[in-house]
Amino acid sequence: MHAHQRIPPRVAAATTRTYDGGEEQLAMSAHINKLDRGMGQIAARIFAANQQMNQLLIEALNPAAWKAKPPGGVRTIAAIFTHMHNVRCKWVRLTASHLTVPALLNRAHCTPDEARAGLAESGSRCVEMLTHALGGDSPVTEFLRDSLAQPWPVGPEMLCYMVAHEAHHRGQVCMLAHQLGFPLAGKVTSAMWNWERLWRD
Ligand code: NI
Repeated sequence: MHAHQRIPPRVAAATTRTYDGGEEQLAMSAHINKLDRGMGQIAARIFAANQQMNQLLIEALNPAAWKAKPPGGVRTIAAIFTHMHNVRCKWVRLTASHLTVPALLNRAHCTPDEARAGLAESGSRCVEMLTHALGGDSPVTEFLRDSLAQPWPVGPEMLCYMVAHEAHHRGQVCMLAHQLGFPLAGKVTSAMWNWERLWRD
């Protein structure tokens, strides 16, 4: 299901940034800038599809699973989703200070509806941040995933990190739902992996 895919040559070329020599370099830079603007929009769509998966998952969860205490003293499902939202807020606050940071969610009181609304808002803000950062036309030049972390120059790896973080936590939620006795239907877990369908929607 998660077989490695070959990077299409067009994308590989767009991410190659080392050039040398005069006019050819200028022409190539213009070409790359144009591709980069497209890259900002593609990154925005990728993150929006990822955000749809979170919404699908929250909608499909049995409400009784939301605050149920999982075995082993690990975070509740409510705490995982509030963490995802709060981490997004941190990324935006540290990386794109020109954007308004949404209010944080409290794991102890947050309902599934509040989590959905919060994630929709922080998701939109991440989409804006990615559009600006990867589109190459904003003051955002570095991605700060944490105040103690080394900043990364903005690029596709920023998007990969953000999407992987959320997929990791969706996996935890699916596992916890199962362990708590509220397993998700197969059609829900398949829909969560259907990037092609979410991409079209
Ligand atoms: Ni995390």
